[in-house]
Amino acid sequence: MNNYEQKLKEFSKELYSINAIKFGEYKTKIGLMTPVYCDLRLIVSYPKLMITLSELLIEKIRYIKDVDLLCGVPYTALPISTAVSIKTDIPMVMRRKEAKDYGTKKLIEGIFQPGQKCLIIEDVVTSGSSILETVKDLKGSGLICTDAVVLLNREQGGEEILKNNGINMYALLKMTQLMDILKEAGCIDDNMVLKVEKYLATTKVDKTETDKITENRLHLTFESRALKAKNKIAQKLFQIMQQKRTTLCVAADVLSTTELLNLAEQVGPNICALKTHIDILQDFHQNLIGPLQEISQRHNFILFEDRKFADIGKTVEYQYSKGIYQISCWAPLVTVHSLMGRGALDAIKGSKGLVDRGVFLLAEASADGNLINENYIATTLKIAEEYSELVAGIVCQNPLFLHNPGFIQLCPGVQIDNRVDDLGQKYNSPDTVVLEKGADIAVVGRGITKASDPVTASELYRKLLWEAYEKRLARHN
Ligand code: 6AU
Repeated sequence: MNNYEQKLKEFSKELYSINAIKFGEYKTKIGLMTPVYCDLRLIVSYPKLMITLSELLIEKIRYIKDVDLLCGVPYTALPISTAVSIKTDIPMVMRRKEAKDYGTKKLIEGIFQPGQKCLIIEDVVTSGSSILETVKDLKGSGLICTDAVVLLNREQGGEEILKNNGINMYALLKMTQLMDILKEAGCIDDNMVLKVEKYLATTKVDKTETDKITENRLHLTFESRALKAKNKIAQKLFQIMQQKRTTLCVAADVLSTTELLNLAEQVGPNICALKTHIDILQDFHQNLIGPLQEISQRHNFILFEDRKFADIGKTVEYQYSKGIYQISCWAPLVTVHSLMGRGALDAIKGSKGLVDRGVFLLAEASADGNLINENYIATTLKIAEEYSELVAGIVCQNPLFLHNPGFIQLCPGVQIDNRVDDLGQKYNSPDTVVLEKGADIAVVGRGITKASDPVTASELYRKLLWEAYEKRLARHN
């Protein structure tokens, strides 16, 4: 037996003695019951063991070429990776776990250049899902990830899943090997070995778990996302976006019906949706609706009333389907605030009007100084999931949701020239809104309506937004 093997054996026994490897009945992260459980979080309390672990990992890393950076999978592998980094002088980056849902913070901390190769360090692999989540964010930041060095392979399918996702896994120990070492050392008996072997033979990880992780909407085409949308209007929008190669929604914030119809006709060929504030028209009459619907059908775009409902359910029901506007009869899409809870969504769902309808739920706002906070955002996303047959997407300013490709991210506040207006509106460029902010559809109002030639302006916005979307796909595939 060479030094390395001896060291590995001693290390395994130490893990058992500090209770980092336990036997009994335990539940894993993904809900499987297991007779053997590894809790490597404890290891930070044993600095000498940490040194041994880093030395063992470094032995493995020696055979992997061109490693520029290390990244430990949060949280357990963070200190492990730190120890390896200090000993090898390979710099580290850190992935923020919390930022992924809110999107407002940097996902990857540390200094790095796109194109650098980042080695993943992890403690225990069952399905490989934690590694894939980390890899997804690293790749999203332009880093190359092809290898992961891990302490323990539980031999439950993770290695194959990682392989299918382009990651080679190098493990210090396999579970069966660990069992042999512990049996030989008298830590466990034959019965336990048999129990664990039986468990490993019968329990393989469900691949759909990891499919969910790899399915980041920013990597997928609108065509494929149309199949994942549960809301009918979202499906239709995705199809239109793909067919017309446009992610442009024009905010038709004009004050007369003539201007509205003219604008719809002018920008129609370049848009997937026309967003109205029907209550700002000074001469609204129901005769507007027929011609507006005719234009939307002819140019194949969706009418979208930005009513931003925010009242108790009953009032929303009236506002949506009664009054002079009768929104539910002509606008397949409307916006709703989550502020008042679920009542508004129930009202939209239950009201009379068009059979197919969709809601964009507001999770963030482009207005400076708005009161929305992270908690509000998280609850809004939860509500959206609950109402996924009604909700077509989310209005937001950041890539808040990545793993629900059936939802559409709609970003208002887009202009090529301006950064702000004089009433607190904040703008992003078409490139930024798609490549950095995660927009699927960009809402452009005054950038087009106030342009000297709205037709040319809408063509330009359509082109820039579509090119950015194609760049985004190329970056991730
Ligand atoms: O491009 P603009 O600034 O001329 O127009 C932006 C449009 C307006 C706003 O009512 C709307 O986008 N908007 C929205 C929504 C829901 O569309 C949300 C938001 O946070 N900010 C915003 O400007 O019609």
